[in-house]
Amino acid sequence: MPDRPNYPVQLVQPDGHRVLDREHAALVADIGPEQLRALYTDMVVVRRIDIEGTALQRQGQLGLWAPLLGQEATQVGSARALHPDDYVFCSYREAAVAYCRGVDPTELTRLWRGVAHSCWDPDAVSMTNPNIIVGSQGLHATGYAYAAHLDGAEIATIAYFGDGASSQGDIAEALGFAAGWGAPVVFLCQNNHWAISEPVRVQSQTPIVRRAYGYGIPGVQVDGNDVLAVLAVTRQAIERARSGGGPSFIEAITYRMGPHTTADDPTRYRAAAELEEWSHRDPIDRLRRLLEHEGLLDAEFEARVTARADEVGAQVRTATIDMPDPDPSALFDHVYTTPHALITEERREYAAYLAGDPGLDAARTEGVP
Ligand SMILES: Cc1ncc(C[n+]2csc(CCOP(=O)(O)OP(=O)(O)O)c2C)c(N)n1
Ligand SMILES: [Mg+2]
Repeated sequence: MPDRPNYPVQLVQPDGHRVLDREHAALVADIGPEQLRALYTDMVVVRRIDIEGTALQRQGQLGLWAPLLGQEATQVGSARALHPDDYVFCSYREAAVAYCRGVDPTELTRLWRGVAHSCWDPDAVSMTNPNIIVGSQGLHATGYAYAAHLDGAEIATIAYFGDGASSQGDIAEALGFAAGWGAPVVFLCQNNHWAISEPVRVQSQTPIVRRAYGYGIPGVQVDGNDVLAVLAVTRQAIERARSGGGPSFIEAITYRMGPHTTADDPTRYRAAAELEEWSHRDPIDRLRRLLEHEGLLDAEFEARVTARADEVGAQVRTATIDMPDPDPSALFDHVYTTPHALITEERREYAAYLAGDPGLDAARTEGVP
């Protein structure tokens, strides 16, 4: 049941000129000069945060960072379509979504520095913390959406996942349940063309969005490097969910311009020409060209945006470096709400190990030839 023909919705071409698509343009008719400039500012700031994350890892200040470079339009456009009471279930790459939800930029690196189990308070911003289990957030988003529906709350949930995650059983189960029970969930697949070193062609021989049709879920493909188009289709899907119309599926066609994470070297498996081709479709350049065409870009505005990005980048850097190391035994806090024998034993053993208990080493190596 295609909602739309199988080509990506686009409102702004890579050269910055608008596309004539009245239906989708009507969904963003309220986005005037100030709102366009705000979307541009968001994208420049989140790119700075992301670059700072990568640099901090390279300098040994973070254990890992999953860059979102190239995916700014998908993340900002979709996040700006949400209501404050909608609930976001994310993967590990959605720092830009978190920024738009109101997470303090100085909290974005806490987990990746290894000083806490989480980055931010999920209920303060209605967004879960980074989730490494590929695809599981689809189930969480569906369960939460269905429970909210039973409670009579008129909200939507949104699950952000990747092209690789679309092959996971969890996503298939989530789609089946959401369709059967009319759960108000939006499945947002960021097709960034790669799942670590696996190209998208090995995930699906048809456009990923078509999987939704098999479940009876309406879906749409969108140009994920076009922030206005993403805003339009996400608004439509969110309103459908909030008004009792059930689940939707969005496949945002975008590109992961950086490595999978800072632990990955993409030059070992993908051609430089591919990256070069996508660099001409950079989402920030596209919005910049639109602003230029529409006379909304001037030196004063640009200076303000750069100053804001510099300020946030510096905040992230300073806050990360200043994060105090926790007491190592805090690792065992919050595993269970009540005392648990195994955790208590592990806490004691770990404390003995840190104290250099020789008996512990002997016990460990017992039986080792
Ligand atoms: C259940 C599970 N299987 C495998 C992994 C290892 N893994 C981490 S990320 C990843 C690729 C995910 O690709 P995709 O869904 O396209 O998201 P992207 O990283 O491109 O944003 C894999 C296989 C994991 N974390 N969880
Ligand atoms: Mg991917």
